[in-house]
Amino acid sequence: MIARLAVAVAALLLVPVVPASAAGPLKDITSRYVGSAVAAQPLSSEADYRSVLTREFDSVTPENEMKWAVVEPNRGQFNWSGADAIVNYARQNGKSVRGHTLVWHSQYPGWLNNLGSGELRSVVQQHINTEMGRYRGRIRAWDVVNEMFNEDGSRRQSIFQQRMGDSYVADAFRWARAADPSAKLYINDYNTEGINAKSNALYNLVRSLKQQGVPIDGVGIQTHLSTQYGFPTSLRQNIERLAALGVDIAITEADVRIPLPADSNKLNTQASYFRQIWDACHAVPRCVEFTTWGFTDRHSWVPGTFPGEGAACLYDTNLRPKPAYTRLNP
Ligand code: 9MR
Repeated sequence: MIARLAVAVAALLLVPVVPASAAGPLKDITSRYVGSAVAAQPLSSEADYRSVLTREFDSVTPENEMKWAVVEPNRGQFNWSGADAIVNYARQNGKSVRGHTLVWHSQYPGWLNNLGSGELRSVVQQHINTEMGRYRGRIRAWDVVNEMFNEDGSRRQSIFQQRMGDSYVADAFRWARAADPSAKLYINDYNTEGINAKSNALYNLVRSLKQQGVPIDGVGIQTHLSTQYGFPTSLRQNIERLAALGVDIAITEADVRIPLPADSNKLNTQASYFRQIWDACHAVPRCVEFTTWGFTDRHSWVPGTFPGEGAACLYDTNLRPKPAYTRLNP
């Protein structure tokens, strides 16, 4: 009766009633950073979203709020509201922040297309300075260069590659180091979980950057998986070989989508995928972070991008932990 009354009162006060694991929150059962992509909108308007995030995770990555198209849609006209909100949330709640992302072929503002190579080069440097400078000392790690490879391991012919040439990568890292010497600087990509043409190219590039003394500190492995393609069983081996180059590794965007509708078999397969990612990271001391790309199926990029697939996160739409969560934190 008292319990029922408490739930009713909590509901009236809009205090979220969300179950916690007996073992304690995810962030407390590991020495790795445990992160999630977050969006400023639900962070400010959904108490249950904010509460689960705050309880379970100790690192946040703005899902879109720090992307160039968002922060500088028109040249010289800045919008930091979403990024500021997340960084302030992090500061007030003792969370670490992963900055995402500075040089990326997607979600950059259209005005870049009008710039010639010399001007683009100085604008990219300025962008890195401005954004990293604004949050200097408050961002643990930055995804400096994102998704620069094609599946076959060749370089993506982005505007940066085409107009600035191969050296844009090394330049971006050097500018980033100067802009915030306290941040760990990462290269980040997807479909680079297992050993394949793309991850070989990534490995070779990082090795060569290190040999040249370019200031790169880490490799982000996004880890957007789907149960229909099988688990990339060489993930651990891949993390090991990258770590042997003298860089940190982060799982930066983990999610495991399933063909809808979900059922208990599929949710169990998903759980085993999440657990294998978690284990691969924990098997290598230099794998320092396990971050998921959103934590609830209520807010996930997956259904909009892969029609017929979804339910890719650790929590369902009502913020109830799914088998995947329980597999990580029994
Ligand atoms: O989750 C993000 C989604 O809301 C955006 O619409 C999309 C735009 O490209 O970017 C998504 O996040 C991507 C991330 O920034 C980079 N790696 C792949 C992620 C999923 O597409």
